[in-house]
Amino acid sequence: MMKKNGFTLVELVLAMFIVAAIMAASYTAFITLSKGFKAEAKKSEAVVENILGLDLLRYDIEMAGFGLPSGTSSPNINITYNEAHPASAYAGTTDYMPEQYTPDPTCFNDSITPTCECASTVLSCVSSTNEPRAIILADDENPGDDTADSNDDSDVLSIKSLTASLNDAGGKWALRFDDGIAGAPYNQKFNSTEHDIDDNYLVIVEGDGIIKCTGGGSNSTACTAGNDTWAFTISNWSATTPPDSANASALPDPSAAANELFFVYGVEKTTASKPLTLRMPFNRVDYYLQRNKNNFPNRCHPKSYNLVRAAINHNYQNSPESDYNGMRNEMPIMDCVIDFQIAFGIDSDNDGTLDLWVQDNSSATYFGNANSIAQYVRAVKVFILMHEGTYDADYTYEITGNNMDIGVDGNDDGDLSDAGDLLLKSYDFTKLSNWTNYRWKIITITINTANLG
Ligand SMILES: [Ca+2]
Ligand SMILES: [Ca+2]
Ligand SMILES: [Ca+2]
Ligand SMILES: [Ca+2]
Repeated sequence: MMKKNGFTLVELVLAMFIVAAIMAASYTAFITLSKGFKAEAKKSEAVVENILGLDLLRYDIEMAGFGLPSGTSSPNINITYNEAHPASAYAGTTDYMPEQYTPDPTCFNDSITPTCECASTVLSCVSSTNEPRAIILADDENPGDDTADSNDDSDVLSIKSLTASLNDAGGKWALRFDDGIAGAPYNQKFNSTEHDIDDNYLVIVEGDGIIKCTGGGSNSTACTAGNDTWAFTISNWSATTPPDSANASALPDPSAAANELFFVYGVEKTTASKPLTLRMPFNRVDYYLQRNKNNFPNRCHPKSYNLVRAAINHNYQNSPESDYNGMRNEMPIMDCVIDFQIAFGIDSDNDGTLDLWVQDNSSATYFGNANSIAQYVRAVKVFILMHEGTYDADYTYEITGNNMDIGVDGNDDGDLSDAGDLLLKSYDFTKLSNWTNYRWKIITITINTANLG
């Protein structure tokens, strides 16, 4: 009988081989896993940024139209103001990248602009001072890289409201009334720094939505031609009774006899170091795709874009900022985007339910002027085609065919070919190199336009 006291050489070699094989397998698994962890970590970073950007877009659409002024002879507003500069004004400015500025920023203007360079067929330059329209869309007019190829074209969305600005003043308001007692009128405050108007705010004043001016022999009058003082700077707002005592002649005064109630709306804020005046009696942001050459994330597909939110600057009084008056102030809110599409939900009979979805402003009935937009546009659907994470050689994107259909699926059956469906784009992925190695997805959000109507 043999007693086994140790390993034979054969056993030892075999054991070492098994251990080596297990280690090799674990190492491979570890590499694969850690690659995965890296991809996941990058993915979640990007997801957080994208959620914040989407919240901003959602808020801007919800607030579209908030506090926008009207005129006495609607849709004319009677005052003179300027809006966005044409793309040609960006020549020579290094901070901006106007390559994608089609249609021209003036196409969304409601003011008389310094120069109007809108060549769009659906959009057009406004020739008189019209009331600001809350929401305007350029359908597939941003031309992408290839002017001959419409597959890479995307939408441009322009939103106007008092809140469409990230400054401290935008969207804050106060009631202004006169009780007939000496010392009035009063500005009704919330006594909350979060909500109250403050000194150095640039404001407009409205009664019944009509923008108010001073001058013309009266301190309380709707703006008329030649009576153009519609922008006011708040000072001494913190004083108690009456709150604008040191500023009594500045803001238009409501009449006690007529029981008038005015709203004071914050638009912007001026500071000693960057003095500003109002360029227009509202704020405006444009959303579109742009490739920021100085800050393009290298994890993104090289043919993708940043979705940017561009606020139109008011008028800076000092140089060099005054070079940027009326220019787009771009902020990227989402990376790795290849298509941005919009559909408007219309309530054509004003019964509270949506009747149709449209992809452009071509209907004069629904989009002819500020009033029709406020009356009929009840919802906005936003579609963002983008990829998560980065290029992944070990990943294969699964899709039937090579195209991604983007649009409103009216009957929710998974295709866009039924009556009531609205196909906005059939995106052809074969235009993109290595497209199967990216994790593509469509983000869809539906937003009710809470401040229209
Ligand atoms: Ca479109
Ligand atoms: Ca194109
Ligand atoms: Ca309806
Ligand atoms: Ca369908």
